[in-house]
Formats: sequence, structure tokens, C-alpha cells
Amino acid sequence: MPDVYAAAMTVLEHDVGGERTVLGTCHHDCPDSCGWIATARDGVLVELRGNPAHPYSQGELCPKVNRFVHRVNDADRLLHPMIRTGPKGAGEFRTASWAEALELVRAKVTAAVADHGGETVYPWSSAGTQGAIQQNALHPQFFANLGASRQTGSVCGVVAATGMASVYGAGLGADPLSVVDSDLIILWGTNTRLTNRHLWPFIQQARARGARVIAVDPVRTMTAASCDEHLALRPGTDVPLLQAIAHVLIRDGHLDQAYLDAHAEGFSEFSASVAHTTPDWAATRCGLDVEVIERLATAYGSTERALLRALVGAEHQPQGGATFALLSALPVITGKWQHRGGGFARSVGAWAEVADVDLEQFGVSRPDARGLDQPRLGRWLTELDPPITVLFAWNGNPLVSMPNSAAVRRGLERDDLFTVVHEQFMTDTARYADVVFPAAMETEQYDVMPSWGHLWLGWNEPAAEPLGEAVSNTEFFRRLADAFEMSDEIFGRTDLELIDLVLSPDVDQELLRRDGFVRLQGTDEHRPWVDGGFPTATGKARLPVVEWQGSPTDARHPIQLLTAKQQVRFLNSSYSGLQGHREKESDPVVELHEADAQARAIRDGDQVRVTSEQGSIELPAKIGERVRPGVAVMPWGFWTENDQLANDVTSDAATDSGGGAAYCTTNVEIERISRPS
Ligand SMILES: Nc1nc2c(c(=O)[nH]1)N[C@H]1C(S)=C(S)[C@@H](COP(=O)(O)OP(=O)(O)OC[C@H]3O[C@@H](n4cnc5c(=O)[nH]c(N)nc54)[C@H](O)[C@@H]3O)O[C@H]1N2
Ligand SMILES: Nc1nc2c(c(=O)[nH]1)N[C@H]1C(S)=C(S)[C@@H](COP(=O)(O)OP(=O)(O)OC[C@H]3O[C@@H](n4cnc5c(=O)[nH]c(N)nc54)[C@H](O)[C@@H]3O)O[C@H]1N2
Ligand code: SF4
Ligand SMILES: [Mo]
Repeated sequence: MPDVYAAAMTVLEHDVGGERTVLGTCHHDCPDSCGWIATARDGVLVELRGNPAHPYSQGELCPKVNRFVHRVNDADRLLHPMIRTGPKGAGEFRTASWAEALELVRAKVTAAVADHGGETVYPWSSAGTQGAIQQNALHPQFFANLGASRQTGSVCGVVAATGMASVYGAGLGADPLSVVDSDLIILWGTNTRLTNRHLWPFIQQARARGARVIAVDPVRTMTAASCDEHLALRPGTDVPLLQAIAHVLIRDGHLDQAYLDAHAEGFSEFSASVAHTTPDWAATRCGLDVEVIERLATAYGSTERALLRALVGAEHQPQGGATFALLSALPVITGKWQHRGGGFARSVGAWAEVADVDLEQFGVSRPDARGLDQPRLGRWLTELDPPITVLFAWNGNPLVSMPNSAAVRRGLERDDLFTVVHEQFMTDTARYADVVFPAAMETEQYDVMPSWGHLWLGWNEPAAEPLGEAVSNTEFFRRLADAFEMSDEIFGRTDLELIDLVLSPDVDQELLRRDGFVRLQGTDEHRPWVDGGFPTATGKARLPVVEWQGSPTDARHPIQLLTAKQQVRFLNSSYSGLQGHREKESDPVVELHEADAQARAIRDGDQVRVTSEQGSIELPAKIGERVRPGVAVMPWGFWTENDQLANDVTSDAATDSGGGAAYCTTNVEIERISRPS
């Protein structure tokens, strides 16, 4: 055990002189779930640093969270309930007591439910904190009691999970850390160095041993530029590329017949479905050379320890679910699951639920309640009949983060919509609220943290009480339940009792709290599907039959716009409004290829208008080498205070499965509006 850690633990045992040092885990919607050590003095957070003993993050945090002390103590932090006084969106509020604000919510919601029925209430939430209890615990019961509509689907991960589960019976894959044992790592639509930075050193470790790393990404991201090879396919053409790979694997005899026979079903249909998907066929669709596809397929087929690695980027397309089904099929037909360092690694979040964290304890089954998927919030607020007249939005910033934000904004402007927001800051969404409640920070609340990037469960001990009158998500719903005179047993539980409810009794809580993390049970020799045993009806993997639907094209909007995560100091839209973050990032620009720029008489630095079916935005153009002709890329996550929202132009078209958003196939046109003198 490193000395620093031993020292931290000593302090942990006794709060000395008003100083309290505790172990916690980063709650952000990020695969890394880093371990941290937080110190508060006289109730004020004064230091937060990486826990050097954490096996995955190893003492490092990131440029977002290195300044978490500033976030917690920021002057703009919301500390009291507020009631709107000005027009919606103007951000004019007055401070109110909790009692007054809760009473207003009770009266408005009760009246709306009486007029329109419970389903007029829509609970929208996301992963501002992804802690097991703070993200999941009490709201299902609260909204079930109201008879509210249900939030289904997700903009993040559910499509990938659904696609994988269609093959394996569950969305469970390999440990991302098995990269260290791989000889070939294919980063499929994931920007590891930015979005999953603590995995990168392990990939470098494999490379030092001779492993090759290939990126499959339409954009030459910082990760793609650091790989041994980069395949810049056209956005949304993963299906033909994967089918061509499958075609070559079958044609050239790269199959593992024994594994296939024992552990897969549907091979003859699968094989027939890729009989025509030759590299030639795929090349024109994907915009890649035939030889490049052949080479990738052969490299994959002839390397035993070959690992596919994806996260979320590749699901945001019309055939996102099918993409993940095909990614899941490749290591089955080639038997790669049998080899350490082989298989398919995406989110491993679901492994925590297998043995340690039973989130179903919090769920309330209401299959008949109206289900409205998360990414289409704008439509639900503007097109539904009977309408949504009450919106609860917490743990996320939907006006900025949901596709087609122009529609979300039109919805939030409705006079007959009552919006309740629980937030840490006056976000774009909060500005449209009728009532805003102040939310606690992770260093002020208890939680256990399942990770989606590694196989350790994290503990989060609060270092201090919430500042002002802020409350955790669990306390927020306890107070709401109380105001609505709901008396379900679950609302009476403390946070630690909720943790007891959700955490398997087999987890050593003492160890978890002492170290700040424990290895998930049953994952020490983590080699899933080595001997098959897929949780399907037959115990076999179901090979998918997919038909390529073609990329949606639109003659008026011939360029495909990608709106990727790009800023090292932003986490989705969190931190974009925070001093010390926004001004250190460069202003958003739309990057396009020289050929597209020339055809439109656009020069580097010109102010341009980007127009789609959904709306338009204006920003400077940059002529860049990171994209191919026909593709443009711009960042998202900025707040409107300084910038326009990328999502004002993105498409909210649905994915093939999982209730996701296919915004990576946003078709746009770009035109010059002025040239800087
Ligand atoms: N610094 C930082 N880190 C983050 C976040 C952040 O905002 N900032 N966000 C966190 C969150 S919520 C998530 S979900 C993860 C996401 O982690 P990733 O999935 O790694 O990131 P994305 O940027 O969503 O997408 C990755 C890549 O997919 C590519 N892509 C787009 N369309 C296609 C396509 O059709 N096919 C293929 N093959 N690739 C495509 C994009 O160009 C992008 O480079 O990152 C997390 N980490
Ligand atoms: N164009 C485009 N759009 C995207 C993406 C993209 O790549 N491009 N990525 C998509 C993805 S993968 C995701 S996951 C979503 C993310 O979208 P969101 O989940 O909306 O994430 P954030 O924008 O970071 O907003 C999180 C908010 O939660 C608040 N918060 C943090 N902790 C707590 C808490 O404990 N309680 C409460 N009540 N609030 C808290 C923070 O202050 C912050 O404002 O965006 C999606 N939207
Ligand atoms: S945001 Fe991600 S990388 Fe940064 S500290 Fe949190 S878990 Fe680690
Ligand atoms: Mo995400």
C-alpha cells in the first residue's frame, strides 16, 4: 500500500480539529469512476485529489475534476429554492423557503393531475450523478404514486446495450482492462484519450509489448491520430463495414468451428445475410478502399487476442443497435472469447448489477404507464395529445444535451407547462423552470458508485454537509413525498439504509468504506463467455441477421454533421458555465473539408450558417484535415450564455432499437454569411 494512502487512512479515522478527510468516487457520467480523497475544513471542501491506491485511476483525476473544489464553492452555485418572477428563460427568480416552493409544486401538480390525469407529468432525468442511490433511488416510487408518464430509452448506452443483448442475452462484455493482454485493439467509434483517458495508459502498455491499435472513426480525433491505423469511414456506415468483415472471416476460414457449434445459433442465416456483403460492396458505402477493409478483416481474423472496444459514439446512428449486434457477433464466430485479451468490451456497468448492486430494488414496475423516450423530449413537449403539463428535470441539462434543442426550447416556453428543476447551477434548462431547487454535490452525499469503465465498485463518503439549503437527489424526493403526503416505507429510509437495500449483503461494506473501492464479486478471473453460457433461452449466442438500410440523405442538406465531445475541461454540459473551464477552451467552430469549403466559397475563419431540418446556428468555419469531404464536425456542450447550442441543429430521429437518438446522421448545409475583415 502506498504511503500517501496509509496517511490518508490515518486521518480518516479521526476528524482532527474540524478537518475531515474521506474517500470518495467520482460520480460523473464518465467510464473512469476515479477514486478520490476529499478534505473539508470546518465544513468547507478545501482539497480533492486522486486516490493513489485506486487500481484503475491510480491517483489521477482529470482536467474537469481537478478543479472540483472550485465547483463546489463557486459563487454561482444555487443555494436556496427559487420561484420564477420573469418570463420563461429570462432567468429572473426570487428566493423562496423550501416550504413555500414545495407547496407551490404540490398545488400545481395536484391541479394538473386532476385536469389531465397522472400521465400529464413527465419525469426527465439523466446521469449528473450516476451513483446507485442518488441516480436511482426514490423517484420511481414518487412518480408511480402520481401515475406519471415513464421515461424510457436513453441518449447514452441503452442502444448499445440492447444491440449487445440481442446477441448475448445481456449487455455484458469484456473487462476493458483486458487491453493489456491484447495483440490487436480496435477502438470502434470511441475517443479513448478524451472520453476514457485512464484506459489509454493500459493501451500504451499493450503497444509497448507490440500490440497494434486501430481506430474506426469518421473523425481524426486525438485518439485516432495516436493509433497505428485510422479507418475514417463515412458516419453511420458501420453496418456495411462490419458485414464485410464478417464476409471475409467466413470466406477465408477464420471461424472457430468448435466454439460456433457449441455456443452459437443462427449461423446459416447469419452467413447467408453476409454472402453479398463483400469488401467491394462495402467500400463504396463506407467510403473506404477495398484493400483497407480486407486488411482490417484479415488482421482481426488472424489474431487470437483481438479486442473490439466501443463505448457510446457508435450507437448514435439509425442502425446503432444493429451495429452493436454485429460487433457482438464477430468474437463469437471467431471464438475470440476464449482468449485472454480477446472479445468485445463496451460498458461493464451491468456487471455490478449481476452480483453487487440490485437496482431493481428501486424500480417500480408499471408497464402500462405511458413510456416516452428520453431523447425525444422536444417532441413530447410540443406534439403530444393529451399534453405534458408538468415537467420534472433533474440530474441533467436537457435543453443543452438533448437533440433538437430548438424543439425542447419551444416546449419549455409554453405558458401551460409547469417545470420543476433540481440543479447545482443556473443552467440553460433551469432558466426556464417555474421552481428551481438547489442540489447537493457529490462530496456532500453518500453513495456507492458502480462504474461502466472498470470492475471496481466505489464508495462515496461525504466530506461535508451540503452548502446552503442544497439537498441530495434522495432528500429532494423525500421532501416531495412528504409534501404530497406519500407514506411508502422507502421514503423513510436514510441514505445509508438505501445503500443497505441495494447492496448485496455479500459485499464487504467495511472493506468498501475502508479502501474506497472493492473488486466486483466474481470478476477476479474475468473472462466472460470463455465457455459460452450466454443468458439466452438456449444458452447460445444468437447471431444477428441485419439488413443495411442505407444512410439517410437529403439533397438540400448534403453534409453530415457530427457533434462530438471535444473539450478536455467539459463533461457533457457540466463545467461549461464554470469559471476556469469555459475561457480555457477555444470557441466552438465548425470544421469542414477543403473541398466542401471551396465549393461554397468558404475560407478559414469565415462566419457561416449551419442549417438542418431542425434549425440553424451561426459560428466560424475552420478548414481542417480531421474530416473527409461530405462530413463536418463541431463541439457541443457549450451554454447559450456565450454560444449557440450545437443541438439546435441535431436530428432527433430514433435509433433502430433501445429508444436512442441517431443524431450522428444530422444532414446540414453550410453557407458563408460574412468574412472577418
Ligand atoms: N472529456 C470528456 N469525457 C467524456 C465526456 C465528455 O463530455 N467530455 N462524456 C462522457 C460520456 S456521457 C460518454 S457517453 C462517453 C462517450 O465516449 P465515446 O463513445 O468514446 O465518445 P463519443 O464522443 O460519444 O463518440 C466517440 C466517437 O464516435 C465517433 N462516431 C460518430 N459517428 C460514428 C459512426 O457512425 N461510426 C463510428 N464508428 N464512429 C462514429 C465520433 O467521431 C467520436 O470520435 O464519454 C464520457 N467522457
Ligand atoms: N450533440 C450531442 N449531444 C449529446 C451528446 C453528444 O455527443 N453530442 N452526448 C450525449 C450523451 S452520451 C449524454 S450522456 C448526454 C449528457 O447530458 P446530461 O446528462 O444532461 O449531462 P450534463 O449536460 O452534463 O448535465 C448534468 C447536470 O446535472 C447536474 N448535476 C450533477 N450532479 C447532480 C446531482 O447530484 N443532483 C442533481 N439534481 N443535479 C446534478 C449538473 O450540474 C449538470 O447541469 O448528452 C447527450 N447529448
Ligand atoms: S470525470 Fe471521469 S476522468 Fe474525471 S475524475 Fe471523474 S471519473 Fe475520473
Ligand atoms: Mo453519455
